[in-house]
Amino acid sequence: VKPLDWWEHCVLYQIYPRSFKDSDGDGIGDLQGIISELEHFVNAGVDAIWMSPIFESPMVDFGYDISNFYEIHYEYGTMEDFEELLEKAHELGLKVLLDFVPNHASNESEYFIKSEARDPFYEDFFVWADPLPNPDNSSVRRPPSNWVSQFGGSAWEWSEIRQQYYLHQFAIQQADFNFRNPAVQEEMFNIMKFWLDKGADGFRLDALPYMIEADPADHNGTYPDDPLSGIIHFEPHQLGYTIPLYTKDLIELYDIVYEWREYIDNYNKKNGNDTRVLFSEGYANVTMTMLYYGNEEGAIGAHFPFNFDFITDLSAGSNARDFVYIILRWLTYMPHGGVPNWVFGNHDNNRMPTRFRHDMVDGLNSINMLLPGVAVTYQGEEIGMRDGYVSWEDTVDVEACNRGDPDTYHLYSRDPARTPYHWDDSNMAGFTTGNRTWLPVADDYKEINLAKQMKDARSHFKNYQALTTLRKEKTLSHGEYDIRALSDRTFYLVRYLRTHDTYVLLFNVSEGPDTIDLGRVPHLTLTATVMVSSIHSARLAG
Ligand code: TEU
Repeated sequence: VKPLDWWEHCVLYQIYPRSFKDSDGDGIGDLQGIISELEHFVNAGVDAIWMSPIFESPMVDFGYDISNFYEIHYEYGTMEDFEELLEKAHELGLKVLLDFVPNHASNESEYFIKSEARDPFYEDFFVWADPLPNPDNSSVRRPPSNWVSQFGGSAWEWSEIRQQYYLHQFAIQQADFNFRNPAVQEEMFNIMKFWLDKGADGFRLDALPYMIEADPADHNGTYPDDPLSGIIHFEPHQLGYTIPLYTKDLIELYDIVYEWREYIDNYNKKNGNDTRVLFSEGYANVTMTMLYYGNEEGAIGAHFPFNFDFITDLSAGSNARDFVYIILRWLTYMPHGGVPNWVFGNHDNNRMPTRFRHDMVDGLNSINMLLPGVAVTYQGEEIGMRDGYVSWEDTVDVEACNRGDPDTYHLYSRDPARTPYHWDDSNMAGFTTGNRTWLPVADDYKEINLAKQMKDARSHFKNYQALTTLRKEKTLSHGEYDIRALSDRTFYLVRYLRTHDTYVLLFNVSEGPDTIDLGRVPHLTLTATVMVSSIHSARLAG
């Protein structure tokens, strides 16, 4: 069996730094908080952590609006704290990945301020355009195209200073970089190099589908309107009004990713130590997603693109056949030799037990850990944390504030998945020593918290630990797989490897019991033992 590189079968854990652990009582998580809990990852069996952005930011989009790509945000700590975090994590054998946000910068960044002022070097750093001529000669200013922002409203914002529009596919305060400018590309390499030299083990690459937009040079010097979607009940400029043909998934963006991979590979060659990696983020159809791995001409891209199929294509309403289809789809379309990965939640989506059912936590963590490839955990999944309730008054997510009102904000808000981590049943769930938190602590923290689950004989956390331990078996890292539905309710996942033990996962995704014919499960014999089970009543019979 071929030896695997560290990232090919790792357990990768996403930290949302603002909500993980607060060390100084201001109600906001920070780097010293993370440092103080590094043992948690070792106990849980996690191999690598990636942190949502920790860089200097006005926090309009909680760190995804970066004002200085080379500095640590003051609420999170200092550069020394970051260096300490890296050193201590590495001592414990943990890899540390950063969030790299190439699509946009804060409108408070030096890049943007200089670009707005037409500083020659920075002038074309962002996507600037004149208003469209106004046919009725009225004073109404017309944006360059009908493009809409992911967070609602036009994707174009007028700059009084520059007397032009700039593009922002997310918040107004997140100006889209102009990737057709080689100087921007150059700066991206500078930023990557800076953090790699510090010792970061790689990057999660943010929002890649939006990196490149249609080139006016191909459209008579104008920005072409996106086609209307035909969904007429949407107001203009609301999400869903247009099909993002000219703003998302453009073919040219992949070449940028392939260049980054080349850069990282060269960096790895020169530095000779452990492999630094790129994991790309983007919601797209399966064809566009697989192109992040590489293309048929042999270009190589991200080490893997995050697989969001469990988030976008499965829910509490999915049956066993749906699960099998969605799992096999990734494994089938993935380029030969690719490393698969499985994601059940993140800071942008409702938490896994809320989106599925509360009683599915152990089953979903099992499928995550027993499938081939990388298991990704969003902070809290190891203890089955559910969405927290966040009132309209407490809502801070820019997407919810822009697009929602007191009646509709919950449809958009990402806050419920971002409430503070439940360490124990003490005040504020042990997240902070202070008396307020940036988002309210979910009120179920006395029932669902890490300290309790470490004590209880059976718990989500104990199950999680058993799985991360089991995962180290050769069959699970190197073995073949076989997945099939046995009924509408139950499917099996078998992992086998010649001369090694076979592992069988039986997963009933329904709310009710199921009786299945174990004779139909390949490799399963009556001498099998139950290693991990989310229920007491599972029986091998007959
Ligand atoms: O999200 C990128 C993304 O693809 C969006 O569709 C996002 O999932 C959606 O707006 C959620 O409602 C990334 C980050 O994960 C997200 O937190 C940031 O807000 C966004 O990029 C902009 O940087």
